[in-house]
Amino acid sequence: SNDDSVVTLLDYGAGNVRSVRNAIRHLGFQIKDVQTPKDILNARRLIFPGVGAFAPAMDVLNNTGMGEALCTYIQNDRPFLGICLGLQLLFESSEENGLVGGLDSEILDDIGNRHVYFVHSYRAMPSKENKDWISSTCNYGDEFIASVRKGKVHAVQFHPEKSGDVGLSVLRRFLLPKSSLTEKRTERKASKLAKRVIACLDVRTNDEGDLVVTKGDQYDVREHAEKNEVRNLGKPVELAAQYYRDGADEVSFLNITGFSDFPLGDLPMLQVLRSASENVFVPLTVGGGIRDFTDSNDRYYSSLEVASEYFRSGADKISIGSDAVHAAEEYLKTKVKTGKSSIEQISRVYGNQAVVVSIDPRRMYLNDPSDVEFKSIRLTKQGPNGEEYAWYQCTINGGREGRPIGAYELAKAVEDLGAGEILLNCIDCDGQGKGFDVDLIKMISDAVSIPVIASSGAGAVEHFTDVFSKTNASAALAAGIFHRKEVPIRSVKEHLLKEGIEVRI
Ligand code: 1PR
Repeated sequence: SNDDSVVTLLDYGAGNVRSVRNAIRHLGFQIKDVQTPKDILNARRLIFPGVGAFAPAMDVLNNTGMGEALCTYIQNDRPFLGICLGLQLLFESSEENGLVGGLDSEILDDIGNRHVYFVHSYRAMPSKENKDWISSTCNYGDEFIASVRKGKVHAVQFHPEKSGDVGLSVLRRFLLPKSSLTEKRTERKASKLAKRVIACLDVRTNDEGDLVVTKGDQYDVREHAEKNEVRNLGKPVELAAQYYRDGADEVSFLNITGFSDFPLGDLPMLQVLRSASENVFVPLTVGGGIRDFTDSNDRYYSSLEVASEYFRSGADKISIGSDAVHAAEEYLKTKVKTGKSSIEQISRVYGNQAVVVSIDPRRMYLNDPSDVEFKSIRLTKQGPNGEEYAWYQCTINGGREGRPIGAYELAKAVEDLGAGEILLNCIDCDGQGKGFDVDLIKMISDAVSIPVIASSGAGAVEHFTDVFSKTNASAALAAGIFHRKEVPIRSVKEHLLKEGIEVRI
């Protein structure tokens, strides 16, 4: 192999580096993995994708001598690209070493005013000392550093491997010699945080034993014709690739029978992730069955082990449903964070941003809010018997069992425990195509400071504008309308744009 086609990758073994690998291969390059510090010093170009939390990453680098090699490599101004935590780690050492100079970064030349994908719990702030090597910043709350550059050393806080075409072009500009790239440079303009449109694939094995994308009506996924089959709307890997091409900002896989089948026994789901991540360069979330588990041979698996397997297979975030309800109930009862819940364990190692909690609430109508101890709301549309209020009861096991906790109480509790995002379904609206439950979504998105994904009920482009204009939802998710090809993702985006809502096109 010709050396120019080889990229050295520093993977210290935490989180999903599969996507970076897939993106590099997709651009026609081969990967050489760093085994020893010497591999770093001998690299022609080095990519350091940082995923996971800061402290464990630093430990690994320091204990293996990689940290020192990395410092030398960077000080010698060798071609380097740090991603996400790869920027923050560089940042720490850079402060000490006083990186200066370099105001622009040609690897960002194709971005223009398009959006890139940020997912992180910590950030680096601009200061007098570092202002000279900042090549772009991001405005979200305060201004923070989006990328830095000095000489041949680049680092980006966002994930180019998860930012669609625009992200791939950042990688391409780093990897290819300048002469082979078009000189054209798009003018960079400020963009705002975009609302996300997410395609969701509910996956399960059908009665023939095939893994299929299915879709329920109020969580019932079986046909009501004589054969009572599991509805089959397509193949998971193919549909995910199609939604990526259509412009989905993220793709979610929910293993909807994960509560009863152990997901590490369900290897096809891991294979789905591995294959999907070869062609999908936006974030992938996977949920279903994430909990502590003892198998029939008495082998114990922690929820962290289950999640780790998902991350290794290509997931960027994991989503917890039933187990989050148990954890929240326990936490509200004892008021103690044990550190042992799945939410706490996984967020400690992979960061809060990698932990989504999926809530499956059912509307419970009330005449009088004081009838229940849970937070209720006054409905914009009365219940079937003229009820003016409702509370939203959390369920587990795919809606099969109601629990004594409301969606509001659950959302607040899981935010406290370290969840980084909430996927808010509504069983009553699921598959109905009559619009999102705006009352519910407003209540939850006003109550927490983590992003809320509105889900269940999308039937037309207007429903997306409705939920984004009336609530603080950061993203909207739909399944049925995309699977049945009733409304393409592109139409949703175009409509939102027309209505003045910022989206990634
Ligand atoms: O409890 O941790 O094992 O996770 C199980 C996961 O599977 C949960 O996230 C739960 O929401 C999901 N799930 C379980 N059973 C079903 C089912 O449908 N029988 N699917 C199910 C939930 C809801 C959304 C759906 C939206 C949008 N699906 O994912 O995609 O409602 O649909 P629409 O646009 O067609 O209205 P655990």
